[in-house]
Amino acid sequence: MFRCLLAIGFVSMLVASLAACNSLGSTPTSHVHADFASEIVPYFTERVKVVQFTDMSTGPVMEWEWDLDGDGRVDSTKQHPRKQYSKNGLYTVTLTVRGPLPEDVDTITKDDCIEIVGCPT
Ligand SMILES: [Ca+2]
Repeated sequence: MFRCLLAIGFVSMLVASLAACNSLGSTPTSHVHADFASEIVPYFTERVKVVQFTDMSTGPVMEWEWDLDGDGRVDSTKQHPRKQYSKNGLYTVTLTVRGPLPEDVDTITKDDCIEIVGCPT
């Protein structure tokens, strides 16, 4: 008689898989902080108002994304953009800044921070 004994070793592939995901428990901290200032600047015609935005973000900022009219679409990627407004109203402005690392991202939204009055429309 011949008996063949089969030994089965327990190998869990899950251990290796979970080890790769162990960073999910902690949220990396952004090294950049978004902030900005704005002011209406004189312009040669009263038909439009021009607003100068000044980036006041801190940290190693490399990219700027500005939504200057609150429609959710990026209007400028300059550090200090300038925008013409031709319609009266209140405008919400959002600035998102990014640094060199994936976690280096911060967004600031200022609701109704631009008030345009005096335009013909
Ligand atoms: Ca926009």
